[in-house]
Amino acid sequence: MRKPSSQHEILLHRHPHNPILTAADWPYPVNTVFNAGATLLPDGTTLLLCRVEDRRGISHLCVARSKNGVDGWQIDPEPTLMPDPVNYPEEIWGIEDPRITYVEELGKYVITYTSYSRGGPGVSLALTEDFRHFERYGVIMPPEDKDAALLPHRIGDFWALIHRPITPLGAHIWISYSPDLRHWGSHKMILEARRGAWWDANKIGLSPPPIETPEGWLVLYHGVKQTPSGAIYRVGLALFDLQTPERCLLRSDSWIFGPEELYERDGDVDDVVFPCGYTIGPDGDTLNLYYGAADTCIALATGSISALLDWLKENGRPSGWENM
Ligand code: BMA
Repeated sequence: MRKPSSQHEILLHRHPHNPILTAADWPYPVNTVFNAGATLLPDGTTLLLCRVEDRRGISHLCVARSKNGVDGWQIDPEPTLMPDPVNYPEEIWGIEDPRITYVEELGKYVITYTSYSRGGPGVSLALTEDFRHFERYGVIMPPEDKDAALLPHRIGDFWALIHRPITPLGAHIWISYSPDLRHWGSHKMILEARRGAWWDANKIGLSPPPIETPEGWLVLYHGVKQTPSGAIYRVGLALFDLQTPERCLLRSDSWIFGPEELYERDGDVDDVVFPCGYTIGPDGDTLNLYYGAADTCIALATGSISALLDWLKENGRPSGWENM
């Protein structure tokens, strides 16, 4: 089994209790639990909105709550949000990989998730105040598109969504703007997958929602390397301008987090770490990153936002064609 090299700076530390949630914890029969959105409730409870795959292969979402974000999880006794293909035909093959953004202007959580339609995966949006009642807006980005998250406030007059359409140009990260969260335009590609042997060649996507810092939007993104024994999903860093989030300021050359432990290397899909959510500690700097491991379980890694920024300033460079 490959082990991490001690030569590399470790920016994200795996929790010793990993994996923190597995199918065995679920109050009803499921195949796997992974790729969870995350948020901190006003009373300090960590809420994970977990992707749960049943034994048909179809995913739904289920809430797990914990006081310390590590253990003592209270899991909803039944699925929290099921696909509703009668009213939303795009959800026929399930709903997956939620990202949660709390939007103060609305006093609501905005959930962006993958709806798996007959035409492929698209991006759907739902609002909630309590993670019990949800208002669906339906598809906001048609297939093929996924890995979407909303920025928590308007940029100028417009909401901004980061997402990952697949176009004839490839699987790159885009931004789009909307006056009302329903109608989207001014689409721009903001981060391009590299090519050839790179760890993030040909296919990248946003991981959790961007982290707002005084230096810019810190973006953790996943890169997918195709190998003869399958794909490897790893995570890298980029920084975008606060006022003009389509402007990439820095991008890391190397990944910062990849599959190393057995629960990340071996599962329904081997060699996958896939973060969809985080919480920030009371110090404003500690990042608790929740990630799906091998499409089978949920794990936690902890880091420091300022250390990630420092590392990126030291090791990143402006993103451009010369890096491709
Ligand atoms: C991606 C996403 C994730 C999944 C990953 C690895 O395309 O759909 O849901 O974790 O593949 O299988």
